[in-house]
Amino acid sequence: MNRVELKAIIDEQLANLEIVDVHTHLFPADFDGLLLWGIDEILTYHYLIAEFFRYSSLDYREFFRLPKARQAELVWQTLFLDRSPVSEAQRGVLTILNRLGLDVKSRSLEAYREYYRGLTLQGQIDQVFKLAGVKEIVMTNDPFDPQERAVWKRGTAGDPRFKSSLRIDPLMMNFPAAAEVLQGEGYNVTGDFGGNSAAEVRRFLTDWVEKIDALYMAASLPPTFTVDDNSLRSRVLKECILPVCREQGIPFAMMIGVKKLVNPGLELAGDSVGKAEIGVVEQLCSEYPENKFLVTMLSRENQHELAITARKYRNLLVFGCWWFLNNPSLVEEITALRVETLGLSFIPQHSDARVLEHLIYKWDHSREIIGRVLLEKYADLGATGWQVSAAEIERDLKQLFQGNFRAFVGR
Ligand code: HDL
Ligand code: ZN
Repeated sequence: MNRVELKAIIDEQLANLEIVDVHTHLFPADFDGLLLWGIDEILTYHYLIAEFFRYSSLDYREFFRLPKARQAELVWQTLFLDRSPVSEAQRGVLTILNRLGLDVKSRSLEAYREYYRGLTLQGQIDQVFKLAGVKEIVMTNDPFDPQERAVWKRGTAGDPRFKSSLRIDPLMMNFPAAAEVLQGEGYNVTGDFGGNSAAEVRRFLTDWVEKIDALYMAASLPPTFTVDDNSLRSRVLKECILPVCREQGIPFAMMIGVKKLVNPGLELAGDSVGKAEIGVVEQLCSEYPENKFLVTMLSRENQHELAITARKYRNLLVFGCWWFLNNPSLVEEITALRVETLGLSFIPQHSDARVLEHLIYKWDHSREIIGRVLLEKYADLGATGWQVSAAEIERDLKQLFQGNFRAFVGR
């Protein structure tokens, strides 16, 4: 099979692929408005807000006090009309508009708003999943968010395409505040993790994993994350989180390297990145062989050592080119090093979609790049005389884009 034939097969298999998106911030339509969608949410995505303020001297608070539609107009003018939208987040907006069949050339925000006036949310969910080639997504379900807690207590019709994960950052990042929420929910915990707190935190975690049928538990963690100390964070992890994950047979997903709110004025856009210590991943995989760890790291500088660490521990599954790494040049670099180091034993990407329509651009862009990397690797095999078949390419892609995850979570 020559390169042209190979590319045609890979492109066809990628186009027919049913993706399981292992980390998003999306929700079904009946989650009380928690699902963001539509052109104004697309234009006020925090990635674009950070880029908007590269050019604007507007006071942060003044901007965020504006109605969402006015914020979107300012972003559209500043990042699209006043200068070419060449950044990845800017290009993503245009990919969405184009794939929705809108006239990108018109540059008419009013026309795009008119289009949305004719849509229903449920219809848009169906259309976006189809356009994006996504079969299922995993939500980020936060029991510490009162709005989301209320939805789970009330009960929802649910949507089989939306799977759950239990996100428990406050337990590790601000235990006293988390303890207050747990006390309010009837769990006998104290802010200093005293008394029967460990057992009660385990009961809380068990109750919620079962209530939402979580596929995994997750937390985002700072570059300084360590388990060597006797900190509250380490104790909650070792005495509560990891035991419940073992009992429930689910992975713990660690998203490591976030420096929260280095610029608080930017709100969600205010977080930054730092190189973390890979030793903490090694240590946990070593000391807890009965636990499964999904890990993604935010710093480019951590990627090679994370891939090497995954070679050492089969209870470690690396996933995604997260957040600041979700740019074409880095997705290509990281995917190539992972294929060269881990073969097909990793999850190449997740969308991290915060707005429904992000599924379209994030998967269009990543599928194209990952396909390009795989074309090179299959072509390299061909050069040795090894002939890979279309069925084998389909098998490999299915493993990368859903099989590895399903096997690791046991679903
Ligand atoms: O902690 C996380 O899950 C991150 O993905 C944050 O939500 C971040 O703001 C984000 O949306 N990154 O893409
Ligand atoms: Zn996220």
